[in-house]
Amino acid sequence: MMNEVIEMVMATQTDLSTYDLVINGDSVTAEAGEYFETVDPATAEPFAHVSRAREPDIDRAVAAAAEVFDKWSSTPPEERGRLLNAVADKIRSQQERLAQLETRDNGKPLSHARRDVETCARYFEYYAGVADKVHGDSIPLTDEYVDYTVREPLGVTAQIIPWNLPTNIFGRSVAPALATGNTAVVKPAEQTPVTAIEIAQLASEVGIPDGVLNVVPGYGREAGAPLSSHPDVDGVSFTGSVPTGIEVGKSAVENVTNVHLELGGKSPNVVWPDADLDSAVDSTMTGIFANAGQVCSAGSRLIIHEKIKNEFLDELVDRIEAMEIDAGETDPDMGPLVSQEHFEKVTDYLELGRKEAGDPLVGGEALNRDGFFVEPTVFDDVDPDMRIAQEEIFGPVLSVSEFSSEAEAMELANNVDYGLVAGIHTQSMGRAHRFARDVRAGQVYVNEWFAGGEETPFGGFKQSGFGREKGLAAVDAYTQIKNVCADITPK
Ligand code: TXE
Repeated sequence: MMNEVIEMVMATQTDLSTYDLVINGDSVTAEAGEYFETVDPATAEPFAHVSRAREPDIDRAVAAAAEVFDKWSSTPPEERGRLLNAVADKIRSQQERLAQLETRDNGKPLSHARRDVETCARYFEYYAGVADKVHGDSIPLTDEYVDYTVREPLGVTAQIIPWNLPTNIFGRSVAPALATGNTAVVKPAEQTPVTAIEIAQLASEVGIPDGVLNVVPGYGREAGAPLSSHPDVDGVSFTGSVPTGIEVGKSAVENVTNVHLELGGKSPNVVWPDADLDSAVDSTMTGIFANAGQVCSAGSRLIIHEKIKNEFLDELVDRIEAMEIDAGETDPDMGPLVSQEHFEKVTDYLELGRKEAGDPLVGGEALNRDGFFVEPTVFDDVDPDMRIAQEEIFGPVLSVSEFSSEAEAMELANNVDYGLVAGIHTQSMGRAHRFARDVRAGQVYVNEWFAGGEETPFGGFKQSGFGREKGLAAVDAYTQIKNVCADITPK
């Protein structure tokens, strides 16, 4: 009966594409035959039907990944590297198509989606180069012993991906897993599952063996939870919210499974009077309005020196008022939020912000049109203990606090439970490095927001999580060390 209803719905919406699971190199429907819709955030209209994975589908995908693990982990590393390079080339060859899909699925401006696709390709390329350079150490003991370490893959790994940077985080999590000899089962976010499915199919086309890369779209409770708690999964990479991260972490630990968690932030952006103010305004805009503020490393708290505050905010507001906000496909400065649910979360925070800090300097409203659009918003004179200064809004909402001394700036910067990134704008290298030393955050940006790339380690302090992704640090996350010690005395 359920299947008939689904087929009827699909028959009346024939223009919608259908996406299935990718298991063992095949496109397969979920065992229960159910589908869910993914919605275009610019119109609030359904955009595609996607197979809805549940526990039996997770079991199938994990079994496929386990079956091929020995073959993949013993494939010569240089061959794994060649295959990952082929994936990178294939993704690049499809950049425009994938970017268009990402924009429809997530809402982001096209040029941002193009960058995300390129970043994904770059992760495959970077880790292709790493594949044959993962080696251990030899450890000097006494003459009686030879001791060395070997780095081995974990086994079947699970990647639970959020909706804000679906293609980017897919590359960030999957490429190092595969490069180091693991197999992967990816659970993309239910809001944005499409590019993960597409890229897994492309990977298959260029020769990634069946079962090495599987994709199981579905909801958190139905697909994410059985995946992260699966007894045959040997490593879990999770990017998302703190409460879900805690749940995922607990279930992984119950199975004594390796886990790393990247859980968002409330990052301080400290601006000093000696900074290049034009560039600091640019950087502040990028930090909070890129991807409509839906970025774990967004610079959501502007901490500004009292001497330049008014001048800086005048310039910031002028630039915000000139921003173009529209559907991502027109490549505006800012697109919609990802979903109705998230739109409601952000608009609730806009209301809370008015109660806590009064009328915003700019913005503060939802746009009166279809889709999930809100205005870029700045709340001034935000007390550091207010909820809008403490909680991750994950939208285009900036809170502003002022400081007069270095100690005060530092205290404000560290006064949150999160610790993902922190930024400073100043010409004083001494001050910048004192800030870098004392701030409790996994990465520090000096004079440019989002500085760094695929090569630089990324992860959180405090509630922002643990474990590092990106760069060579991801090799640690996806391998385990075996120590071999041999007594070589004549016997
Ligand atoms: O996150 P969830 P949501 C923050 C941001 C956002 C808030 C809520 O503040 O507003 O989290 O977003 C899967 N077991 N970030 O609800 O629930 C889910 O299907 C296993 C910060 O989307 O954490 C999706 O694939 N998996 C952030 C992924 O977890 C489960 C990025 C993230 O969903 C699960 C996204 C479960 N029980 C949101 N429940 C960042 N760090 O960048 C859900 N999932």
